[in-house]
Amino acid sequence: PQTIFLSNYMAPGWHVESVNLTFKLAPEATRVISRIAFTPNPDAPAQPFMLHGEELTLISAAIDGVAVSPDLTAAGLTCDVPDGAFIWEAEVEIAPVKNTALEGLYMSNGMYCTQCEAEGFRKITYYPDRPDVMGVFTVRIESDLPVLLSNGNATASGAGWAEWHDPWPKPAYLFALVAGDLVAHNDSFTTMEGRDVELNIWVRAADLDKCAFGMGALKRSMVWDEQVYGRAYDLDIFNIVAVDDFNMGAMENKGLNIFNSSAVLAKQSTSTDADFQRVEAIIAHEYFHNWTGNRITCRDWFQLCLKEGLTVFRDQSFTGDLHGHAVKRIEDALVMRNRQFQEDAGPLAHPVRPESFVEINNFYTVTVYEKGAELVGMLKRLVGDDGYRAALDLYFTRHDGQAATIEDWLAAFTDATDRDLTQFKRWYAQAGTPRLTVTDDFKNGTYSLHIAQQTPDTPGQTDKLPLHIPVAVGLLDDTGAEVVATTLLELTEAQQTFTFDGLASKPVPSILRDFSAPVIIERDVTQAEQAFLLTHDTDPFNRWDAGRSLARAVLLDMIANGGDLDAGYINGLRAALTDSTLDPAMRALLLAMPSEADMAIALAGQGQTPDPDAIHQTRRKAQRQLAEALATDIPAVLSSVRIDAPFAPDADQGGRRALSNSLLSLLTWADKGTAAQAQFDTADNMTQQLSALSILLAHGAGDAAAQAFYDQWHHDRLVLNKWFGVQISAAQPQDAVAVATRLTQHPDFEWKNPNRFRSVIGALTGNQAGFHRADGAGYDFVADWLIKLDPVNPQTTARMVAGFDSMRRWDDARREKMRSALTRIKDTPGLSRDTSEMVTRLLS
Ligand code: B3K
Ligand code: ZN
Repeated sequence: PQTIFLSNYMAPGWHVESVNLTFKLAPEATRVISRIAFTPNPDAPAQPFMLHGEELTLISAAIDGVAVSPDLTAAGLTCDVPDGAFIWEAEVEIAPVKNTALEGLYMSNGMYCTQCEAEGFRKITYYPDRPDVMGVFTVRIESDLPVLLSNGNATASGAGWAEWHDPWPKPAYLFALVAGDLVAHNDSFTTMEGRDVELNIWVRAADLDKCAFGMGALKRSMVWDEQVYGRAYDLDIFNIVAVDDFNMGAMENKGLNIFNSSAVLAKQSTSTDADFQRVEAIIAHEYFHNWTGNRITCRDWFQLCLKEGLTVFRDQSFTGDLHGHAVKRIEDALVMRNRQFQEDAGPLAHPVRPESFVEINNFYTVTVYEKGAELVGMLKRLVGDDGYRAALDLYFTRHDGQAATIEDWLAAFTDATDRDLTQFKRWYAQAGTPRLTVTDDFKNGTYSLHIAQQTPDTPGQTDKLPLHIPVAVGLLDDTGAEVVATTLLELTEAQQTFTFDGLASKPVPSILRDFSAPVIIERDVTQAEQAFLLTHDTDPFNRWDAGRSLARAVLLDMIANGGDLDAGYINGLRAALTDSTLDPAMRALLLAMPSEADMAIALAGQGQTPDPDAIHQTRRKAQRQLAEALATDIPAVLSSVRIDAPFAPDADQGGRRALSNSLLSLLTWADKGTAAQAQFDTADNMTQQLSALSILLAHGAGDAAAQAFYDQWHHDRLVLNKWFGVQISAAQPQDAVAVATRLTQHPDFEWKNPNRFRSVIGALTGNQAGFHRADGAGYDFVADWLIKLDPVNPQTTARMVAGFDSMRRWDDARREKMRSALTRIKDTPGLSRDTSEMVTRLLS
């Protein structure tokens, strides 16, 4: 397979002025008739005329009305064309019902839908399928199905047909079409510019009662983007469609967002608080793409973070504004540390702007998305709120309607704020997580912080240069009073010293407040100092982080030396738990012990080889001992966070439910499940029902509840995904593979549905001790299923192979078993380009 390089970018030889598409829909034989007006691009180097096209049957082609016979290849076609502007016409045939890869035009439960990003449009018709070719689309759909949708505004319709016109030039990856027997949850919105917009969420009739929350989220997003970024919606209609078979969360097609049903449908009885929050965030994310992604798109796929990092940053800010920044920042930092740092430290590490790829779909990663968002956040910290707004305004004005690059993005910041971002730009090019080694001293009233930075080697990259890193710092005195409020230090050298004068005594530093940069801090901190910060830090993120570091240190100590859970840690948690001034959500976060993956990462970071079973057993023991120690405190806290109001999926109630469920989990050690069973039986919402089930299963007392849950919910495919997943996530290590195996034999295991597949296979890779069973049965089970899925759905297979990327962390025996499972995948005849790129990188 061919590797594509950023350095080989070449401007397109032709622009597209307009595109007219007619779809005559039929499951086995859809005809797509295209009429494209091309004009030569005077700024491009001379090049042959080439259109992308894959898995298409060409029926006819013509240029300026004269039939032509292009040269066909597996990747598309080439053809002699006139010197100036010309009209290309073609008719192709495709078979949506056979499209199990869910890329291009495909069918899901009798409806037609599309997914074109990144390079799926070429499976619909011949086209210059690259993001820097932007055209105005007019679409006619012919089908007997009642609802026919495409991008832009509806212009005309009749029995069996509909026409849509999108006035905004767009790349082909934003094209969308939907046809189905759907109903709409309808609403409207008037923009700050006075435009009346029709809003619809299209679903199957049975799902109509799950749309209200998503509609509210959409309207909140529209208001927020106007108020915070000054960006209004720009069409008369905004459609969202829920689809059951979808490879990811959702897609921002212009005016016609298509969503995985799990990312848009929500209601009290079937959705957890986490589901509600995820739905709101994804609706916001896709909506925000209308400006950051659609109006300004990417010149090429290497610039993916231009739209994704920025849009993730925007959806994170939105969620923080609506529900509280402290908790959101902790959640985002957990994703960075548990997933992105992991990716950055392993065989799949790549820069936020990669320099090469084989299959671009493999680069929709936590590095491009979440680390990309962190880079935007760091820029904002460096230029300040006003500078950020000025830079964004300039970016929108300057590049509206264009396909832009990271260079354009940074130039907007430099031009609007006069900041030199030459060094900052290295963040886009250097992979790996920087390590900051911090030491300090105190002399004559002056406190000095010495910070050294170093970024480790990553695949294909050595000898990293120093980065421009914003490090937010505050100082506390020994009574816990803040003597220096949060100050932003700008680390630019490999080693640098920052001083603070006029202090009466040596302060306690609170470093990297609000997780001001995606880095790892290495500093010798005593458990006493962590406990002090857990009590006194004024920065909520660092307060939580001190508790988390303390917990980690205590658990690692138990793994190494045995013994019991540290009393100082228990007392710190008791103080936090019973501190009614602390938000319940924050208390729940403090109470949550580091995950098993977190501990494995920590051990590996100390140069040790983690033992997944020891981690699992120690964590369980710690939880049991914590439960015993806090037993008398729990009832009062539980009653103080009881909810008397009707259910609402908001931050306050969500925090209360999160804390109660953590406490329920602790209570279960003593009562063996009585309280959990009672909650399971009486819950009126999915958060409480599912957590009760999970707790019962984890304590080996969940068989009856699991059966009852199935009986109650087997008709609801989204809830059924939870039923599959929870049995595996909550299984004990020795049982997890057997449970997963049994569930794959269940009649409801529809493995070609990506959500269902992930709910079983993904749940197993997420059960650390279960997946990493010493005999390798977890690896074999997952490899078998990935080999089976690959010919059906390469994208989802390739994404899930990444579950093996912790390989280097484990002992030789496990690593060898993982390698041989991966090698077995790699040697599978006919393996997809997607999966083969991933296994090759994992094995290198
Ligand atoms: N832009 C899409 C992701 C497309 C993934 C293609 N493999 C959704 C999003 O990030 O909003
Ligand atoms: Zn996105």
